[in-house]
Amino acid sequence: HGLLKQRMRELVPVKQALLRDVRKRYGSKEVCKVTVDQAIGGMRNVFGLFYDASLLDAKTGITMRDYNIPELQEYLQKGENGHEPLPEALFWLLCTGDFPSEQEFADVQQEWKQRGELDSQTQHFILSLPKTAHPMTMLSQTLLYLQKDSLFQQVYDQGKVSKPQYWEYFYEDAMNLLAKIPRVAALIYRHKYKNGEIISADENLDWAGNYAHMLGYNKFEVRECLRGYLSIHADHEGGNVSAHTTHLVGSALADPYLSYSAGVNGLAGPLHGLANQEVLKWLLEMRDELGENISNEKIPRLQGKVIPGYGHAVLRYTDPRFIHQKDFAARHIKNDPLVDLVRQCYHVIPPVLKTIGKIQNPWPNVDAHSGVLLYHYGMREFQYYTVVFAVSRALGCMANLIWSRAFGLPIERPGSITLRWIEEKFGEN
Ligand code: NMX
Ligand code: MLT
Repeated sequence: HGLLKQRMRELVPVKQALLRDVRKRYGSKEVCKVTVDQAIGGMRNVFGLFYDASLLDAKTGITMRDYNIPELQEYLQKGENGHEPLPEALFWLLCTGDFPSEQEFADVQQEWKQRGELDSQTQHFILSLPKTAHPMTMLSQTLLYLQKDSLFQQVYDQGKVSKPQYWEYFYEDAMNLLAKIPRVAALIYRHKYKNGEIISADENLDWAGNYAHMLGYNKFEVRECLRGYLSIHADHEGGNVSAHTTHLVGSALADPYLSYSAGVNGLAGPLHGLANQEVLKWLLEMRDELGENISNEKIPRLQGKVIPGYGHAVLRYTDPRFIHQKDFAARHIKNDPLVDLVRQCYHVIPPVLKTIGKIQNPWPNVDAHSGVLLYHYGMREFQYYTVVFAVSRALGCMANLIWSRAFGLPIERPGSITLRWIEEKFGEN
């Protein structure tokens, strides 16, 4: 076994005991009340989920195991001469709560290399998918195809596993899924956009660098871009659609492949991860219509539709992940009109959105910036952008899924109410 599993074996009993103690001491405390508005309005500010690896603060944004984005950038391992964190290190942190030593980091990296290879049938499966399908659909389908390899599903089927061991098999599946997902994602890209010309993995590269390489992008800056990109999108607490879906499906003991395929389907919605492709479409349409030098007054076009990349269900200020990418662009990218346009929108759009009154947060989220970086480096196929998000989100979803089984969490089954129920409960008569 690798060092991460060894560390998890030490941690699981300790954290199980902590959870038992917390339940004993605080189990009957009230976390929050739920109003009828909240039940109907997408459960905003209803704290009804337990999800241990990250937490979202409306003002300051995400912390993963209590570290914010700048801290993660500072403390996690980086590539040679690099400035951006490496996702292998982040995954160790998400799983254990500690930063990995060099040896621990290298061990995860090595394991993912060993587990990552796609056999010829999997490659054939991907290369046979209809090219007309959206790349997110292809990703979800391939995760379902790989489900036949789920160790959890096999041992459960054979009646060979009991509840205390569930997490160990979820762990194995999660590690295999994470090792393979950049290769699956890269092959989908090469199949859909580059005539199926496969680029083999470069075993000398890190997880994100290798993903860039297999996509066909070999500049140091693109590797750096993906290292940062894949780190900052990894987790955003438990309530977002992709994480919540993965968590929910996993709670029925559907294995990590089934669970994450479902999460990916949610990420493919335009109000969630698909917004990053929508932003590029919106920027390019604006440029086609208005030319290169667009005056501030001409930028916002509300037209009864949402402006992609702006607003958030929880955040109430600019997303720190947007700032991370803005800073990356400032360091690496000079004189790119689209990057400049994103910056210009950041100044112009929030005041306009504020005028519509009903919006809770007029500031940009991560999707307002991420696509333009990929576009700058030559990846013009913006339908693909959410796949990059999905490769990253797998890190958080897998870490939390392993812990959900290690904590022995039950099937998720909240109650629901009807119009008649509301009227009968609160009506005058
Ligand atoms: N442009 C125009 N109107 C907006 C926007 C926007 N960007 N964001 C919210 N509104 C509207 C929203 O449609 C709603 O109107 P109505 O009641 O008529 O449906 C009203 O403002 C109130 O919405 P909020 O309560 O502020 O936002 P909510 O929590 O419901 O939704 C989002 C949050 C993120 C779904 C929403 O802001 C949105 O659709 N943004 C654009 C899509 C986007 O960028 N999504 C990515 C989120 C991050 N991610 O990576 O997943
Ligand atoms: C995310 O990263 O999942 C998005 O910002 C959406 C959310 O948190 O609701």
